Amino acid sequence: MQGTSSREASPTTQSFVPQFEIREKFSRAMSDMYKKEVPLYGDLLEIVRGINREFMAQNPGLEDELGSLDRVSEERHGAIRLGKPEELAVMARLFNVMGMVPVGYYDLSVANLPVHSTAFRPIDKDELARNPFRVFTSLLRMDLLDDETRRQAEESLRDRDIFTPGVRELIRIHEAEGGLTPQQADDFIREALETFRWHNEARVPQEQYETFLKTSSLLADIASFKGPHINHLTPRVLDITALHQRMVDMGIETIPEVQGPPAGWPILLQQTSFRALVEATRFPDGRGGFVEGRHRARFGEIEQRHTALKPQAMDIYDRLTAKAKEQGAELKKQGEDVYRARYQEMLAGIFEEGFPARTNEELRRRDFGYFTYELIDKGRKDTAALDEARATWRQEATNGGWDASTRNESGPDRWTRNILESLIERGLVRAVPVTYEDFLPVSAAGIFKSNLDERSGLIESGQSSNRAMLEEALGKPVGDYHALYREQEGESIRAILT
Ligand code: OOG
Ligand code: NI
Repeated sequence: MQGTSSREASPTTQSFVPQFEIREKFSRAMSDMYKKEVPLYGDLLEIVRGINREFMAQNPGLEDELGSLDRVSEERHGAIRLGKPEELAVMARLFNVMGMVPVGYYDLSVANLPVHSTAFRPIDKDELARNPFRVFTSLLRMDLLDDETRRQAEESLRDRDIFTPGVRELIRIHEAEGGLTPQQADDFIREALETFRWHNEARVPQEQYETFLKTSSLLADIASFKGPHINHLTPRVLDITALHQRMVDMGIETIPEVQGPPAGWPILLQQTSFRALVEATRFPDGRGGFVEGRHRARFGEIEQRHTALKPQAMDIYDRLTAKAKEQGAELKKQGEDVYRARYQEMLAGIFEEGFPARTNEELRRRDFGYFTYELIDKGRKDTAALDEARATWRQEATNGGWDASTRNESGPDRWTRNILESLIERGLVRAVPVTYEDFLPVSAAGIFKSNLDERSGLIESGQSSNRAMLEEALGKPVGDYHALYREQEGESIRAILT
């Protein structure tokens, strides 16, 4: 990873600000800005903190796993939508200053949305523990627009520059010097923030905006404005069922269902959101004045994160989610009230039948989830037991079994897992679930769609994904999150067994 840690100490590198510190300050500055722009977000933060405080008080062991209440309350992700490949290229360099790199490819065309996405986030275990700030970043897919709309979008975006000269300069300095001094880091945060600010003056006349909107409200949001305003900022809650209910009780207009797995399954990611706000917008009238209009793009979201799933379990998850979507469509026909009242029960029924692991323990035994393993006190003292386990394991490894010392394509084999299980049973080792740090395309599509402007259309269905196009714009391949989780798991096993 680029930054202070990987460079040799020299007189200048010593005064560089660590990347996590820039990331944390930036994330906080963004949150402060969004609080002013969307006051309901600030109210929600208070509610989330209250729920997290109660939850931690009821579950005393949690601080070890998650960190303090302050630490959990600092955790959030945001989302932006970009218009041009050059914008994504510079954005990648901007996030890199904060140790955030692109991970995952999310194809939203399957949901008839003309974007594809990646998430910028830290990947190092320690960096994640310090501050896991993530930004879900989408890029408009011009190739999915009809010729005339594409021409208009390109024209509108052609001379748009979403970065200040100051931030461009600081990105260059970071790349040349390998870090930023405290003064430069402060300047960077201030200048970078400008890109994410909401501007209520549109770049295009209202007529053009309405034309974009007819094709897709995402297109209108991306191609009509001066910059990629942050469209939501999502805090992490420890009990999303309680949070969702509290939002409903307060009369906040939420989406009808919590996206993701049903309550009670500690897997992946659950999300809920409240609808986009209507914002007064001024459109240039072409004579130096403005006409008043409105735009709907920004919203609030809250999430609860759980254990990351291995591909074999993710496949089951995807299959069950598709089934839930079908049955949900049937429920919707009976009206929104029926859907709201019965969705959770329907989803839970599908998972009870089809997802045979309801606890972290079961996830581990079935090899469904990623875990890291660590020696506990008793294990560190019982060197004989440990030596024996190591010898047994080495024997098998030399016979062609799973070898933790190499970057294995698959996870630990049954043999290795059996040895770990016996160490766990004897109280020498404990398994810690790996938190899912990424996103879910189906949930993301649900979040996008629930917040689309009701006047909007959708692109044609059945489009193909285009990862190469996104990676070309990024100038590098997106990271593979399964590989990252697998490495984390493998490394922890290596630390015990070799
Ligand atoms: C991004 C929606 C996806 C999530 O949490 O899944 C997302 C957007 O609306 O731009 O943020
Ligand atoms: Ni989100």
